Amino acid sequence: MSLELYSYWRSSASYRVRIALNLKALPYTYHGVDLVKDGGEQWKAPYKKVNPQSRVPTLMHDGQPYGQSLAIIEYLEEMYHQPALLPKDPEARARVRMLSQIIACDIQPMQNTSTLRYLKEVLKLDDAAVGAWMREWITRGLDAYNAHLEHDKVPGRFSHGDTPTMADCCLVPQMFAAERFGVDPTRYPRLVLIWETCNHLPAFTAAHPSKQIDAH
Ligand SMILES: N[C@@H](CCC(=O)N[C@@H](CS)C(=O)NCC(=O)O)C(=O)O
Repeated sequence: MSLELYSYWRSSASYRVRIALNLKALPYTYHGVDLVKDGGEQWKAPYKKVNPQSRVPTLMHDGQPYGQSLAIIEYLEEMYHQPALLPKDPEARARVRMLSQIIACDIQPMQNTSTLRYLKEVLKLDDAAVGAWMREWITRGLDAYNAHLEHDKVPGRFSHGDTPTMADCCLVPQMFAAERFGVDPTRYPRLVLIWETCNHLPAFTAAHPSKQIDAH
């Protein structure tokens, strides 16, 4: 069994998959794809062959490429059942997927490298306007995530129960990005607590951007 991950150290979508791979104790080979240098390695022919969408992450499993972080995590879940990152019952699974998608579908695309580049280069927004854009969408999404946790009252130290799930694989990178882009995490005490709890686990610490071989 060979697993290879095409990743960028600061990419939150890649960070999600790194956490999932580590939680499942699956060793993998890391390939850094520099999203910034010279306009971005993701647009160059060699990487486009791996991922025609020019996005990271891509997981290569025995030579077969898989894109989209949530699809990759669900694939890993189906191939390697333990520890489970999705609960067993359908209602709980739907809740974990819903939380995950608030981040992966509704927040992250708004802070993505090519989105920001378009705002700057085509729409000619200045840095202040782009910063305000990011903080707006991050805050709206985290407000919703937080409201769900307050409202649903599912007990546990993580987003859903007492073990990490796919939702936590999404939340931790998003909290990292929120802080990086100037959203004060202390607005969300419950989310900060979950973030800290996760960051005490080796699977999460090893996946942190600063620990990746392409970090700079
Ligand atoms: N929905 C995709 C998003 C992937 C994505 O947007 N990745 C970003 C890094 S976090 C990327 O590759 N950006 C490159 C670009 O925008 O040019 C997923 O969850 O994998």
